[in-house]
Amino acid sequence: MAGQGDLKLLGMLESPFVIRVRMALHLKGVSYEYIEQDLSNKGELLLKNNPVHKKVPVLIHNGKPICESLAIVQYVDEVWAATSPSILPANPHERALARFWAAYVDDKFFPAWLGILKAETGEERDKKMSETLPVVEQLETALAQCSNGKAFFSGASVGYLDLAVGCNLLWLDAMRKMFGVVVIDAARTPVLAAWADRFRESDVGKEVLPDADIAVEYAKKIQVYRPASK
Ligand SMILES: N[C@@H](CCC(=O)N[C@@H](CS)C(=O)NCC(=O)O)C(=O)O
Repeated sequence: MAGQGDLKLLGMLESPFVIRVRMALHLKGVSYEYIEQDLSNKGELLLKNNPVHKKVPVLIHNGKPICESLAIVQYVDEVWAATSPSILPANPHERALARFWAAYVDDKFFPAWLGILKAETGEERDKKMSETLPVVEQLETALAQCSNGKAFFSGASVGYLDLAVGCNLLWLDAMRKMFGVVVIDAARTPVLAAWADRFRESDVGKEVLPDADIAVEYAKKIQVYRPASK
């Protein structure tokens, strides 16, 4: 493991944003202390280190906090630049494109599928699903644009945009189990569906992406799992 000084990650196991950071640290082979947070009763450590948003993930490197998952992934890539692989593309245009689409993932894709998860009736879930599909189709376009026909968004191996999208798979898989909805469907978005399978089978997918059951359990706990509400 790469030497890194004192490195702590404040997180929550089911959070896609935390998983994204854990994936970046795994790619770089950086070891860290993981500190699970109770978001229903936020502790002093979280409030002190992310006073603006009070959210996880927070990476604390030698006492200095870095907040917001995409900023943290970029920080990790820069601090451990000498450690392969590079997470962001080297080419400035490709880097800008990857950042553009990563912002799209967080601004459009994440809220879209969260709407499906939070729907209170089957009817509402169907509506949220139909609103999500065009958002997913845009990701299919992004994949074609960024991958140049290679296996991943970032080319031949997993990189920034793969992490940005891939961390959401836990919850997409959980929603499939809970509600039978298929957000990334091979018939509608074949290239993205094949990418998702490859990502799950990649080293970072297998080592860091948790089993969907932990998201199912969490959903039950926060009561968004209402299988009888149709
Ligand atoms: N844009 C943030 C989103 C982080 C986020 O929403 N974290 C959630 C957990 S998934 C959280 O800490 N929620 C606590 C709250 O909203 O009070 C990032 O990328 O880090």
